[in-house]
Amino acid sequence: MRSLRFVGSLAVGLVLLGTFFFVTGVAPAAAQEPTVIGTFALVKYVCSADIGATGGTVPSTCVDANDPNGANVPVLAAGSALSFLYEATYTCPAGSVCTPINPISVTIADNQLPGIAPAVYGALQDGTNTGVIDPTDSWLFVVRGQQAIPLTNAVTLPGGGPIQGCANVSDGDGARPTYVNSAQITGPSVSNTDVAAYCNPFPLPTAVPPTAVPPTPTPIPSTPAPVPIPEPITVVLFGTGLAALSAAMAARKRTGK
Ligand SMILES: [Ca+2]
Ligand SMILES: [Ca+2]
Repeated sequence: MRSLRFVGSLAVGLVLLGTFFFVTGVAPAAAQEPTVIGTFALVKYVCSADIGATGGTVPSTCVDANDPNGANVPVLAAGSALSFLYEATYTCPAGSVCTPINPISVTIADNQLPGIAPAVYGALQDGTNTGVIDPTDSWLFVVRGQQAIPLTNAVTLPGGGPIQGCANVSDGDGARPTYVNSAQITGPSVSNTDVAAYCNPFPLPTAVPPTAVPPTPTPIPSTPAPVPIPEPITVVLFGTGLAALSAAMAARKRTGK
């Protein structure tokens, strides 16, 4: 009897609770849609090779190179292959439920690469939902097809510099103009920024002199085509022709014409 009364009370309670949610439109917390976008921690690498379009690890040719004067800054000959790799780790504020992020919706802006959008390279850590960025996931993005720039003090880079760096690199040749680029995740929320750097080996590339403008050629006045001088014509008359000419000359003498 007591258990029947308990079941009855439970049923009434559930009906009242359902009515409350129906009237107020407030759903239980566990059923709420996650609405918080977490933050990204960014690590930017410079890679002394073309690292390909996809991958699931940070290649050994890539270094973090945060300190332009650090010993790990790569020394890259001007024109050599170069890639940039961006590692984005998604974190969620404590007590929040974070929206999973589609990798292609992540936007990374690099100050030295205006107009170039890093592409999805692959997942370094892809827990929970495969193929989307969940909290604690780390995903990689890449810029390929770059070449090391000839770095001289005469060069001006799009994002500023070069600056003096590479003071402690392994070749021991000391400071020189150094490329530094800084990247930031700007979508879907503005998050962390990180840099990477490289320089050229000695002897440094020489500044390319401005191309000498060739002198404008003076127009040569067009000379009229020479008038052909006819060769003197010698008429040799023989026989009847000579007799006719002699007769004509004799007649002109007589008539005085
Ligand atoms: Ca870095
Ligand atoms: Ca995932």
